[in-house]
Amino acid sequence: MKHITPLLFAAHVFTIAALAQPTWEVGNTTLTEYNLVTGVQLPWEILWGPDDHIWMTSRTGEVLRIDPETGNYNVVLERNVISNGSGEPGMLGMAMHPDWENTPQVFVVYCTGSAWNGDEHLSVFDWDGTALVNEQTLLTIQAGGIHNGSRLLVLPDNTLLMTTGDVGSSSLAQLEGSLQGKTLRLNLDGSIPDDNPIAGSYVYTIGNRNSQGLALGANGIVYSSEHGQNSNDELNIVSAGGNYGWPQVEGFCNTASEQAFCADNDVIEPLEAWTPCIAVNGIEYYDHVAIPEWQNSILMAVLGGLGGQYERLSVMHLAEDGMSVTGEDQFFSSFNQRVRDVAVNPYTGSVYVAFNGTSYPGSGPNIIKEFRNEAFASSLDDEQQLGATLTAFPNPANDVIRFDWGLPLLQGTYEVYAYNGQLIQQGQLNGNDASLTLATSEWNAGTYFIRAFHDQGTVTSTFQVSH
Ligand SMILES: [Ca+2]
Ligand SMILES: [Ca+2]
Ligand SMILES: [Ca+2]
Repeated sequence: MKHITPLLFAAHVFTIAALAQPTWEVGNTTLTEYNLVTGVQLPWEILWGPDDHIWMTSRTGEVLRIDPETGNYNVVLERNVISNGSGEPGMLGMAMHPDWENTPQVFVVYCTGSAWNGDEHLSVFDWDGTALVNEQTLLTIQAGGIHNGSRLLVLPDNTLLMTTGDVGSSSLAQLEGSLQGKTLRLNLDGSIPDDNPIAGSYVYTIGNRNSQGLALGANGIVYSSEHGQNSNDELNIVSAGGNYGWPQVEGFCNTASEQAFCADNDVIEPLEAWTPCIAVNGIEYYDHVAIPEWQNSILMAVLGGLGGQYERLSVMHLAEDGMSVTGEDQFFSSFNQRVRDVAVNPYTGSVYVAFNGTSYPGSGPNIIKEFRNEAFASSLDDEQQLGATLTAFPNPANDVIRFDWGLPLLQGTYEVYAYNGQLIQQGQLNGNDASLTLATSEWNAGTYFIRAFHDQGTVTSTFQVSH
């Protein structure tokens, strides 16, 4: 966990107050706009890291680690990649190891070689506090001049999803033996999970054209965005073993030939489809109390199609069960900038948006903006701004104990130990809840220790049980 002294924090607030920043109205919530980072090259993935920094891949071959308070950054990885700023390949998707405290590793996808005969590498690097080092290549597949997929997502079961594109050869997407046009699932060491839908294969879904958005929602639901050809960009739910139709089916099963293919192949239709294409890209599930109007939604970066006329951040409101879309709100199209990706500050609920300039392929200006609900952020004390703390009550407990960390968006696992070191109980943290209630009636009276591992770090607390 990063620690900022109260003095520095106060100085930061003062700086904000002194500047007249643009604001945006979202229902009853006012978002203040800040330019976090300008002048960077082609941000492709932005994510909030477990070290409380924003991590960014640049398609031109760099990983940046950005201080979210100041916008200062360091280049922590450089690779020679295909992209020189044109085309689609380059350094693309990124994800962090879920057990960062013990295993500070970063997964990165990047493309090398020549544009139409290149390699796409999924590598994992160790973070040494200064740079990404000790590269291990987990997987190498064909890269294309177009359609390289590559978005990454670590699931709660500690497996890694990776989208791949059809590299312009659409027939590959339906071939179970090809790794192109798929979602792949790997163990974090690169091996094939025993419970993948096709034994001995990385393949997790087929029939994907070029999916470049992945997000984990409530109840373990995984969402993806997927580029269509000229029509039918899609928002999907990723389901093990699913066939998503490409190239025989675009969007919904709504033509005669599609209906026949869908019936024969059990094709999974999208939640939503957009025609003409709007160029859907990075997505993030949002459920933070800071922007109530956006809770239980998918924030979706929209590049703006071939003509660059639809660029925006789309807020896809979800039904309570997460299985359907109830509406779309659009923001930030007036920037006329291609929107590439989105990330969320788990403490303040701020949304960071990566813009890739005004025209394909995104020569710039490139910028990461922050949209912050100042009213909410300023209501947090320093500790809440910086990380979760775990409280237990009643303490001592009798039959039940409730742990509260005061912030939503936790996901991970917990362990309870007796003070003799014996593991008493372990389980999953629900990503929606800011609390955990355990039955203690069967536990011996005594002192216990709980440790919660989650996507922002680890929190611990001791507590008593008395009967
Ligand atoms: Ca992201
Ligand atoms: Ca589809
Ligand atoms: Ca269709």
